[in-house]
Amino acid sequence: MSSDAVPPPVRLGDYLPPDWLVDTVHLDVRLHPTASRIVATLAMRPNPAGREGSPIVLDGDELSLKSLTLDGEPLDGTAYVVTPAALTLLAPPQRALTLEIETVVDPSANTKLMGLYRSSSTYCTQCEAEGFRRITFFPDRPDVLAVYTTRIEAERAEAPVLLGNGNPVESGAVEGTSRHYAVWHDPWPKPCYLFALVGGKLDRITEEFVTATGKRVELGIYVELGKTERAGYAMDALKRSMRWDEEVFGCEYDLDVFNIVAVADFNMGAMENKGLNIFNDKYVLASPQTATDADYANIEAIIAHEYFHNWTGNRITCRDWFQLCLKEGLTVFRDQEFSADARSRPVKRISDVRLLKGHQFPEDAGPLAHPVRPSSYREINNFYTATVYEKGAEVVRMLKTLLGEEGFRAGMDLYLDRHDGDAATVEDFLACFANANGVDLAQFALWYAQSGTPQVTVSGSWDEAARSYRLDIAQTLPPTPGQSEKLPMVIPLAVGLVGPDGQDMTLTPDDGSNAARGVLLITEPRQSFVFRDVPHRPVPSLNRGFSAPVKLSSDMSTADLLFLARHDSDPFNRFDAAQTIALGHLVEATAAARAGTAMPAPDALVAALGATLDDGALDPAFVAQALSIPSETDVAREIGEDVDPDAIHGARTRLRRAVSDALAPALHAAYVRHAPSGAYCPDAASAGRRALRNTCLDLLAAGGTPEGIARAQVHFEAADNMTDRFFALSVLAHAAPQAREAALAAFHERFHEDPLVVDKWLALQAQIAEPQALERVRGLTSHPAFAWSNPNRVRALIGSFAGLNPTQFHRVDGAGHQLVAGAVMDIDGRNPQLAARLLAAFKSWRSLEPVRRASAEAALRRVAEKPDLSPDVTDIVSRSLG
Ligand code: 0A1
Ligand code: ZN
Repeated sequence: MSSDAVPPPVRLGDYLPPDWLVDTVHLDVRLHPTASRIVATLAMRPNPAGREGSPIVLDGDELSLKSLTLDGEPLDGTAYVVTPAALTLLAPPQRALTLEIETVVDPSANTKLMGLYRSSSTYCTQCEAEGFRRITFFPDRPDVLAVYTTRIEAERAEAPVLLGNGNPVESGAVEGTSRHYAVWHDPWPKPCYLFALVGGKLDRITEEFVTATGKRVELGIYVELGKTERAGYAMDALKRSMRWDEEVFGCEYDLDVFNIVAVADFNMGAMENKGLNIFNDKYVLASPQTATDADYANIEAIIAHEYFHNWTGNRITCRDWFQLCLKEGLTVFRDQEFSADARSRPVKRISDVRLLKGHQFPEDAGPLAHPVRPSSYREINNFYTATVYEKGAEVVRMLKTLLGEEGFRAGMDLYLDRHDGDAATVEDFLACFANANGVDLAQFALWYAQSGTPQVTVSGSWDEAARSYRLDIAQTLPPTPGQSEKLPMVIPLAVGLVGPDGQDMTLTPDDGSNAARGVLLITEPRQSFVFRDVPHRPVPSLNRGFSAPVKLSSDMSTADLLFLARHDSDPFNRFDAAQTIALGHLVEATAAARAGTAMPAPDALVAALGATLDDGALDPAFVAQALSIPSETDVAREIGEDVDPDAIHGARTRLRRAVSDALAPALHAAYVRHAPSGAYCPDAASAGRRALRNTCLDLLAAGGTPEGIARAQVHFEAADNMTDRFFALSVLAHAAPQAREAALAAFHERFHEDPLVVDKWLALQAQIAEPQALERVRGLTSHPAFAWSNPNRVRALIGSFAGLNPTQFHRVDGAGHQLVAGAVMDIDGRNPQLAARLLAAFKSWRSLEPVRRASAEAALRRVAEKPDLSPDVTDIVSRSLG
């Protein structure tokens, strides 16, 4: 793309209200595989808050305009202009008017999977963020809210099921033809990104839900023919979500029906279209034979997430796309809380924080860093990020920590009441919490505006004579792209002081502040807190429950960490103390590997893990988390610069072997103790037992002994569910090259007809940390099971290679970087969103050691130089190199 063709970025500060409003939309959609015809009737009027005398500018993308009338009269060709991006009525009458626009689109040729497309033979739509403009000309912005009525017509044989937003109104045959139609009406005004329709040959399961006030709702989950048996768990999760939202947030469902449709080709996880959620089938379909415990947990969380959007996203939507976190951060927070209530709260918190550190921290530390609410963008599709979603959820969680349970609920109640029906902003949201609690949140709002992960340094000192304990705390926020100077943040740091008996001491803050609640309020670059009546030297437990998304460093000794790993009453910090010991060891061991010096002995870690394994009072799911050795990406992040993935891999492999050797009897005992009793059940308690047993299996095999491998082989063959079978397969694939091929072949033979299981098989092979992985991945791209057109297949193979195989993606010869860059360039012409997401795997390239850094840069430059790059990939590549 030549530089003068690059459009200017969209800026938050340039926001203007729409000049024209749309009150109602009637869509008449005649589905056809290559020429679907859409007649849109828009009742429009000038916006009193807009610019007077404005033209009507309607967005459009790859549309063929067939006819256009204003109040029933065809428009003269001089009255409007059509460009590739818009239809403009130059001098419309400045009064309420009706436009009728007829367009034709080709769903079969729509490989971008935005707008109206076909997944297998099903017609479906995806409109967030800017896909509605690929269906008809429209003011495609979230602050234009209209009431929609949709008539869908299709060949009955091709699409017996016809679904739209809202409630069904009527349906029937189109007389004298083989076609039929259905009319849907959605009474709730909505932005066009929430529009959806589906037409296809689908099977359905259905149940009824009675809301808190006694309204009956018909629930439907639609899947490809023959797959209804796999939709039961999603239905169960949906009903539980609906009840939970009533009980915890007072949010009741507001239509007569709620439908979910699972499709095989989808760019993201799922979409919250009003009353008609459309899902990537990976997040709906599950059976014990085909889905792992992690799949079940994801389904539960994503079903809940999309359902919760009905209030946080749909009833209250976003004024503009800069406010994306308003719906996403809040809704992720809500789904996290739902899962925490449904499962184990500590274990859920640990896995959420692992996700945050694994994905969002690297984003915040690299060239793609952006605030939770960005202030400008070139391509909004590239802002569906871990920062907007996961850090956005952490910010909401901090609000709750600061305001307490009741204060938070009061703020939420006010928000849901005050802004129902609005397209709102982050300021509106914060004002509700400030008003409901009588507090000033101006400094807190910096969490939305400043990017980067705050670094918090803590040092503690005990004054024996004064029987007091003092914490000196400093915060800094590193510079990030476009933000060189930062202001201090509000950091709610939950702390405890653990006495020599392992019990929490009573906190008596010197200044009578709310530190007694166990939350230190940090607002300055440097602050000190003194606690009185501390008769013994305590061990401080800092950032309990990961109360703030910060990088914490302290002068804590290994002995103190070990003490916390054994005694902390806060389960998150108990987990985190062992992780900190492991990370410290791995950083040292990596340096030793590079210097060719002796590895340090991992005695402290072995002691911590051994104690956890022996503590029969702990939840097995927690023990499984606590036993997991930090990933290679975790270590790379901790090292931060001049990263050598091979050295990290070597250090981690040795550490796992040492832990295996040292703890073999205890691991074996736990493996035996957690043998399954009875048939597979996906509930959290059984999943926790499997997680612990499988973690033991993995660590035992990491020792490389024949018994360890043989045990994995037996486990693989004896498994009666996908969790155990796939876990054993991955142990064999990573630890037992001699057994790998046979196991992979057996697995493929058994499941080759199931694309979602084949994805697991592809992803696993892409992660093998051996030089042959590159050839294997290349070879698999020609496997009949692989398809460049399906995002799940591409993410499974190429995405796993780039994201989960650091030694091979960052091969010193550059071949891994070139493979991914090549795939990005190939995919870009067909599906730019998918290509851009894959390219974001380069986000930490600057932290690599010089040779690999040069190779990553060369691959990025190769992409940048390709002609006709999409705006999506252009945006990622230029920010990555910038
Ligand atoms: N709002 C959805 C995410 C989503 C965004 C864009 C999409 O376009 C392909 C699809 C889904 C959510 O948060 O679940
Ligand atoms: Zn969402």
